[in-house]
Amino acid sequence: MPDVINHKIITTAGVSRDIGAIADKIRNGERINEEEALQLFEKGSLPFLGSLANSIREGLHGDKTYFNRNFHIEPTNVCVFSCNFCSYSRLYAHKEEGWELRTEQMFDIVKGYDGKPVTEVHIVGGVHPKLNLGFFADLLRKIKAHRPGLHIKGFTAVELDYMFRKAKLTAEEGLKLLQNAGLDSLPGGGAEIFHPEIRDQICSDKVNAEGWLTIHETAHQLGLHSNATMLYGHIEKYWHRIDHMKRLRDLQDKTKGFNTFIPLKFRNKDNDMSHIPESTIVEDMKMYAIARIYLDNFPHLKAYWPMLGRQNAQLSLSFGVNDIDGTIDDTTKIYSMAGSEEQHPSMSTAQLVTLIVQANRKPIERDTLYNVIRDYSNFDVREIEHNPLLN
Ligand code: V47
Ligand code: SF4
Repeated sequence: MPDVINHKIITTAGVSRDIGAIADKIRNGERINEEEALQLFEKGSLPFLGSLANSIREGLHGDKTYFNRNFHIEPTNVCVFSCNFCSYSRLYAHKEEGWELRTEQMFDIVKGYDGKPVTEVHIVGGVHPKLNLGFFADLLRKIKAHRPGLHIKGFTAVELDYMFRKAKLTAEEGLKLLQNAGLDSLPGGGAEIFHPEIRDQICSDKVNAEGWLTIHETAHQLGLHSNATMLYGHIEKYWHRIDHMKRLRDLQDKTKGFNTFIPLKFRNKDNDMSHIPESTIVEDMKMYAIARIYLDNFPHLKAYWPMLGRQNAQLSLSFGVNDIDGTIDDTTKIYSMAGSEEQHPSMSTAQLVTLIVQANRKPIERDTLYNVIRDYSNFDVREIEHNPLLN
């Protein structure tokens, strides 16, 4: 017999009927609405949400878990903006505490990968007042001329918005220029929390939600794919997260240009929001699970291991996540400055494969657009470690 607790009928399985009805919808492949997503945040237990998200993940991808071989370049940490959560940027006035790479230095980083089987370079940094569109277009051309097959995923909508405004170009004109110079896709950064109630408190001076979404929509129309992030676990409420995901889901219905959603856990070291405690692991896993359930038109859900930590990223593979980013090989301080345990994040292919296999999933190396490069399910990790073509 069911018990009545707090005016809700609790079934013998411990799931209230309204939550049970939402679960039925999800199991039938129906889309849930914002109110239902809020109920999941407020009342869904972790194992319950995990099992729903996992069934969606397995329906889409089975046990496949993607990673890629990439490397990061941060052109500068000098930034005209002052996001309160940022531990990494330095204002131009304090640029002696920052770094600023010359084209040749960035090109040397790229050349350092000659002969290595990387498929992607990820270029994201601060918004430097003196590095303009022409500077970055030249960099892209140089990289492409040297290594045409290397996918360039570069520049958040925040960086792009600033570059285009300074160059007095529309998003379409600016993106076409960069695309012609070699840009292949956009990363998902700069999204933070779209709702102005929160955005105005944590990053009031950079591009707003409409501007961020317009740049991604325009990119999609030009045939460039992109990712989307959300910075969660600070002052926002659950409904702000849902509002954020709704705006993304609506745009994805229109363009189908997003590849991956990446929830970014707020890290609180050395920034203006350090007094806010970080989210618990239970909150993190709930976030992934609900993102997997609500964003039914996003093909992929990524756990970004340098920010989340390796073991938590491994755990997230049971909560809807099917991608753990890549080798990264970052030599700057962007992550450790925000409180990540990773000083210079870098994982070998053997380490990524091991992490995925330990979670009983199938490691698949992908390119940026999720074309399969190699299935590692039948590889012996020792074989990968000792083969320079594989590691
Ligand atoms: O937008 C800044 C976040 C983002 C903190 O598309 C912080 O594949 C946590 O865009 N705590 C930039 N997060 C990173 C980014 C990205 C990263 C990995 C993969 C992809 C992709 C994109 O970093 C910013 C901001 O949300 N961030 N400070 C912090 N204290
Ligand atoms: Fe600048 Fe990005 Fe840091 Fe904001 S998060 S201050 S835009 S580097």
